[in-house]
Amino acid sequence: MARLIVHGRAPYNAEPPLARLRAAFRTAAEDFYVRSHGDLPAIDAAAYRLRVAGGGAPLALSLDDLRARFPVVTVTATLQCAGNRRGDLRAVAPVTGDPWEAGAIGTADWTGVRLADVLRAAGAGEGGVNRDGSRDGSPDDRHVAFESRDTVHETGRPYGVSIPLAKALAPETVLAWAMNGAPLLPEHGFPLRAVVPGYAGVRSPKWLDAVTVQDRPSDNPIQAADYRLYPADVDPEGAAPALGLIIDGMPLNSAICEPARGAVLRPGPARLRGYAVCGDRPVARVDVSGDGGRSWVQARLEAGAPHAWTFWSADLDLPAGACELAVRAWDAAGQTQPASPEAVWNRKGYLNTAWHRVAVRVEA
Ligand SMILES: Nc1nc2c(c(=O)[nH]1)N[C@H]1C(S)=C(S)[C@@H](COP(=O)(O)O)O[C@H]1N2
Ligand SMILES: [Mo]
Repeated sequence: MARLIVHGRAPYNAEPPLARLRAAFRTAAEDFYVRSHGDLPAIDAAAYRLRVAGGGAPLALSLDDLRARFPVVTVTATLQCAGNRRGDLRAVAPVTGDPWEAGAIGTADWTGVRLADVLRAAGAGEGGVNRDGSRDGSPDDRHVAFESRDTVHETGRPYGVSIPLAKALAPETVLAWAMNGAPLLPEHGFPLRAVVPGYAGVRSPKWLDAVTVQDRPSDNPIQAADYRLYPADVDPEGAAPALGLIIDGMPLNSAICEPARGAVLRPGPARLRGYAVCGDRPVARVDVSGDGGRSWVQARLEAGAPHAWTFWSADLDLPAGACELAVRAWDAAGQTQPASPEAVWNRKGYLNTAWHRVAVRVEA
């Protein structure tokens, strides 16, 4: 854990330096950011049971049961915190939450079983049963609620979130016990977590305890009130949660990982490297600027994977003097990122998609 930049010890929140993040397409588990809302729960893997209520007979599945009963799959997916890049929003106005740089993101091979297979075994395919036992007439409107073993410091309640049933049944959504071929590290959810590719990291619960198919989203405060994108003119403190958009699918974003902010470079050719990401959708193009966004050149994109970030690199010829590097990505619909953090500021500091700007000095 000493490899990471620590924002908080209890709960433990930390991110890797950006050059290390960009070093490998699959992020080493020790370099993978950690976002936690409570203390690390100690879980005995041998005694562990995942409880699943899908409408049929409830299941209690050990790790061996999961391995034996369902096809084992590996999904390469990027996980990103909704607060990634929050630090840059503080230049506009105060925000709540840790000031993440661009490192609250990482990519791994997640090995486990499809959530869809587990839900079908639990009877979820056969029409919903509500908590009160009544039948739910509209299966497509159902939700899958997760409860975890950790206790959220701010509320004293277990961590809990939910996702729409349709996303839970999507083939990329998995219950994973391994990350890059090794058992999950304790801080990343040992022994079992959900991985919901394309969605904000908050919807990928670690230390999973129970999965419930129900007719409404989780009423846990993490789902009901937190992790919403409130309008800039609304103070989320005491506001009606419905005023905030639920943060599920992640927007188009990009970052410069090298050079670092404040670096001193020689005049002449400079190599920039970074990542771009667009939820579940492909990144179509990445531009970089050496003059704060007045002019742009296209970056080279590296081959990626459907649910993973896109690595890019670009070469700029930099004259001596103060210099502001910038990056912006484009999606297949021709949408790009806003130029300034003012355009996206919100009090809780979520989804900062403004151009990532990196000030460097170029000195002979
Ligand atoms: N049980 C539990 N799951 C959790 C969290 C948590 O605090 N408790 N944090 C969530 C958030 S906000 C994010 S961004 C991701 C981070 O996963 P990581 O720490 O493995 O990078 O886990 C999510 N799952
Ligand atoms: Mo997060």
